[in-house]
Amino acid sequence: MKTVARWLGSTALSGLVSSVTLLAAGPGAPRDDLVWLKSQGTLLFEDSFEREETGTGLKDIGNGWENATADRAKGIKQADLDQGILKVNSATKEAGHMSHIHHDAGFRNGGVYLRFRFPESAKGVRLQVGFVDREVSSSIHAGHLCYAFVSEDSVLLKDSGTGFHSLAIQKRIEEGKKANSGKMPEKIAAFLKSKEVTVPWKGDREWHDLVLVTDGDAMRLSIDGKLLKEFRSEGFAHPAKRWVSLLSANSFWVDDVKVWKVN
Ligand SMILES: [Ca+2]
Repeated sequence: MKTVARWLGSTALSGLVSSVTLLAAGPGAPRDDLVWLKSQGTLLFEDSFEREETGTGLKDIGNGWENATADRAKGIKQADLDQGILKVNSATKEAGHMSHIHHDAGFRNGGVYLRFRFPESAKGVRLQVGFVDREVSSSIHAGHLCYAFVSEDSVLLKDSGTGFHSLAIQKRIEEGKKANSGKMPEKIAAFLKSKEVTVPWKGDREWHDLVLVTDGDAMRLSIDGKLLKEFRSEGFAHPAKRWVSLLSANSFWVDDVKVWKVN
């Protein structure tokens, strides 16, 4: 009897959940990508950082996280697990590159949920969240595919793989500058501009929820459950987002990272 009641209860509940999902996805309703990921996707990994470091904090941060710039940072520890939070301090000057923390992912369509905060002491903050495929480094610099840049006053969505980080485009930039007294030719500047979009966002020192997804040739960023921008560009359709990457030239904290593959 109890089992039947429980079964009926869970059926009623799942009915309710799918009605809510349908309502959220209905025409004119605000898009909720966290619902999309949870209802359509397979969870690839999650990390709430409730532990002490299991790696060295240099290259190996533990639980599959690595720092791509550790070897340049002259032994400076850039990542710390503290109070159940991953706290990152980039040794940008010493490394000659911003800190690049990454974890294996692997999807065409899907995305990441995380909570982030800029620490009180951080100045001129900017967190870069996105997707990388090192296997295409022969045509895209370091496999940088696409990113959301969260700053003090705005967020920017960028298709890097068919834009600035495309090696063919970098060659065009180099040759264009050479032929234009060292200045970026307007045509190339306009092309690069077409690969990104900026929307206003007011940054602070509080915790925020972030959801970044790719869905066909669209990339969408939501903060605190609100869709800030959907941007379409061919590079977002890249078939293999092999890494979820977090980059910053200064400091940020993250927690409760979850990554889903939709397909
Ligand atoms: Ca935590």
